[in-house]
Amino acid sequence: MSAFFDALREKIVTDQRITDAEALQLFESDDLLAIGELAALANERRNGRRVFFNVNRHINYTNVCVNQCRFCAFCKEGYEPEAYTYNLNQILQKAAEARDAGATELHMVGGLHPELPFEFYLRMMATIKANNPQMKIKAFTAVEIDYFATIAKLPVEEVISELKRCGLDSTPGGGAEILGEAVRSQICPEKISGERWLEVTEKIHQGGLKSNATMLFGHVEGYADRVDHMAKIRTLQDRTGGFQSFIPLAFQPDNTRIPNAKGPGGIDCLKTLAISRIYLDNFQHIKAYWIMLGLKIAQVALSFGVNDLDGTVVEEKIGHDAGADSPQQLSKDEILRQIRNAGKIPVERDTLYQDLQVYGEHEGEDADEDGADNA
Ligand code: V47
Repeated sequence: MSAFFDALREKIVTDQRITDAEALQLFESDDLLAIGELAALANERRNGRRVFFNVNRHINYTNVCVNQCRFCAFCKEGYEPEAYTYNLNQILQKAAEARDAGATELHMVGGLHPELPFEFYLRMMATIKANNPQMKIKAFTAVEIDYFATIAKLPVEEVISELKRCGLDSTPGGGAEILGEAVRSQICPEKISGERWLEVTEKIHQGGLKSNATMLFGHVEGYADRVDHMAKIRTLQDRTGGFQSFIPLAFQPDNTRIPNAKGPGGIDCLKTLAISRIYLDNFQHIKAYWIMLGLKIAQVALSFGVNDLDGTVVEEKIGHDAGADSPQQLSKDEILRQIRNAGKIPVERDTLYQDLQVYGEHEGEDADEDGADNA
């Protein structure tokens, strides 16, 4: 086995890509620490000791959704008592709270609502931007953008350019789940195909917007499905370069309709994050979304190839409706503490990964732009 790890190490230090078969072999290995060491090396070469986070706020404008994915505890039918849709004033109120709390980004996604017209979303963007010109808006998954094209009877390209015109700055990575159809037909049969997700994402990139890519893992999929998923994403990234970060999402099982799926354990989470770092050689950032992973695994992941801890979040519903036991929000100080205690250099970023502030390694210290200590 160590010859295998030596060969992969050689590939990493000579910037060669690992194959799908090698990624599968990594998933099948029990040597978590050897996998983690390779991932840490790959990350160190790319990002040094810097770990990104941002100050953001999630706004989920509606949970009413025509798709009813089996893994989702957030989505509701319009008649259910927990169904909600925020009006524009409520959304503006949350945006103003976020701005006053120092947020630089709103992360906005929601269900595929059967009645809201495309104009609602355009007005939402334009009004938020008019009231908060400095705020970046990361909103609408490829699944939503495809849905807007259907309800507005417009080409996807036009939907993207209209949203951009009204203030959209980038799009999040949701809706990818597992891209292979064999899994998709079991966990989200009503959702657009994996192929369509890739097509719409390509158009988002061609339209001049950056996006992310997620992978929902720990339900019915096998290791080969994860590798296939990452292969499709790596291939698209080769073509467009439009992905900013890859985000493995640990499945939360409560209140969902996937019988017997318990979600991944800590070892599987770390292994998956680490292998994604090694395999996705054309991604700059691997994000540990602490909401789904739990804060402790997310912190340990910083030694397993991860260089982004997402953000402060503030009002998380999708994971918590499904039983996530993480907090619903973190203060900036808490994020700084988590990163520093992992022996890393915290960097507050904006939506497009521009440095906003590089922090010292220890509380009370300052650092240069390149992360070198001044203290
Ligand atoms: O697409 C739904 C997932 C996603 C569950 O781009 C679940 O920066 C776990 O995409 N257990 C939405 N996951 C969240 C998302 C995201 C989060 C943070 C940052 C970014 C980014 C994107 O949540 C959905 C789906 O894949 N999800 N239900 C569940 N039970």
